[in-house]
Amino acid sequence: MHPQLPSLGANSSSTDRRLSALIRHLEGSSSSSSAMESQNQTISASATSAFSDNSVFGHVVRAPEDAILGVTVAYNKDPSPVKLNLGVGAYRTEEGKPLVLTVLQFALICSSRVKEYLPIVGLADFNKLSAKLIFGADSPAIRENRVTTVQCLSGTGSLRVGAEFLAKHYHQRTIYIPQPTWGNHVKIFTLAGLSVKTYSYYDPATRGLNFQGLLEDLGSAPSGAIVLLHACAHNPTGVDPTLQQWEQIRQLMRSKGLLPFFDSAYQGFASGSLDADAQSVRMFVADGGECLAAQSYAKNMGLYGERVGALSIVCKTADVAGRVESQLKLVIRPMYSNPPIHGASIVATILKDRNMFNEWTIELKAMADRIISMRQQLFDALCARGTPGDWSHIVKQIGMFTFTGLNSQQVTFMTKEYHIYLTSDGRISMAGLSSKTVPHLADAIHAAVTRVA
Ligand code: PGU
Repeated sequence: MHPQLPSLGANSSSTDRRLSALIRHLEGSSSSSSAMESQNQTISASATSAFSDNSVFGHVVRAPEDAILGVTVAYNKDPSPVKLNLGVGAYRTEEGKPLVLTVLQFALICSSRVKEYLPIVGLADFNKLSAKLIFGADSPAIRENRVTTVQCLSGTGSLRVGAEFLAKHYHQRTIYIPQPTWGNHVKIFTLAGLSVKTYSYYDPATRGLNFQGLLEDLGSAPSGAIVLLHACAHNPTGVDPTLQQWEQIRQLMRSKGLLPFFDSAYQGFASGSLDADAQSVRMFVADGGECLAAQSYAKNMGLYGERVGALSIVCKTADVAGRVESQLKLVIRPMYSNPPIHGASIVATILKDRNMFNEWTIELKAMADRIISMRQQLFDALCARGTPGDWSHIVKQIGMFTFTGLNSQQVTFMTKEYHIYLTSDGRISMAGLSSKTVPHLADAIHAAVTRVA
């Protein structure tokens, strides 16, 4: 071994030292607060700033952290033993630990060890089974070969591939997204070349659906416009239309020729049933019309970091579906060539084996039920404290999140005083909560509501 090269063990500790020096450095440079940051953002590129840093990238301004993933960055830096991360939508056990589903451990043993390139569209079995999962085993669209499904990089990648395809091949470039929605939607669709508009969705006064506003906004959208719909467990509000309301939305959209683009990131998490959570999508497919659906296995199989998802496009005929698929390949090939094999083989293994599938649905229901019980516990804890306000929306909303109604000052207060991390819009990931941490959160909410306007 070269005398100057440290052994593997020593190398990792020197990496640790370098990392902590870097963290100290970054913390130092951010200590002068956000005023400095916003100042940085307004500094325009100039030769002087480039030369002063002695870098051709000297003009590059520091971008703010992501509104959701940045919450975890801040959480990781907090040394407090009572800190609690309720920012990112990631399931945790009662012990606050990430969960690896038991069925995944079985599937890992059985899934393929092949590490060859996949085709551009991904694993064939995975695609077929994913379409079946969302559209239903008896879907006429599948039977008639009118669906093309391509494996993509989780929900985000599926949305992006779908958006790139639409920007290139669809006659309308405007997409309507709900107000509010998952923060990444605007960026995904804008960068893909679509023009983003919003439709009314949430009514802060009732903390429920603004159904009238939704119908009016979609009713005045230009014919043919694309409409992004959360298939279930709307993020961040936890508010979904009822089946009757979905039916009205469907009729309105079909009468105006609006194109539905479903984002299905939480199938199974809203109700605990995979079929019930796909009802909205299936209603739109049952009428014989066309639509897109982006699926994610991040939450419902706990495959967050494996980046497994699928984009399906339901077409009028098998011939159109074949041509659409050929163009999807042209979108994917220069973007990332072909998708990763590991996660998709695990999913395919589970979806095609009856026993593993059943085991998965049991574990999924247990996750959904634990979240529902967290809702009840948090609601009860706030009632017990006599926290001012009506908190019944905590038990009425569904899915991973509660849209609390707390404002950004109250959120900042909770983070500073209680080390509880959540997004600044007041969204709480109920999946990150446990019976042990509910009292701490309830204390924090109570203090925020009574002490911060
Ligand atoms: N669509 C919606 C509605 C989502 O909430 C998310 C994830 C995605 C798509 C993308 O998920 P994939 O991981 O790409 O499959 N939202 C979570 C996770 C963190 C994030 O922002 O990516 C959240 O906390 O909102």
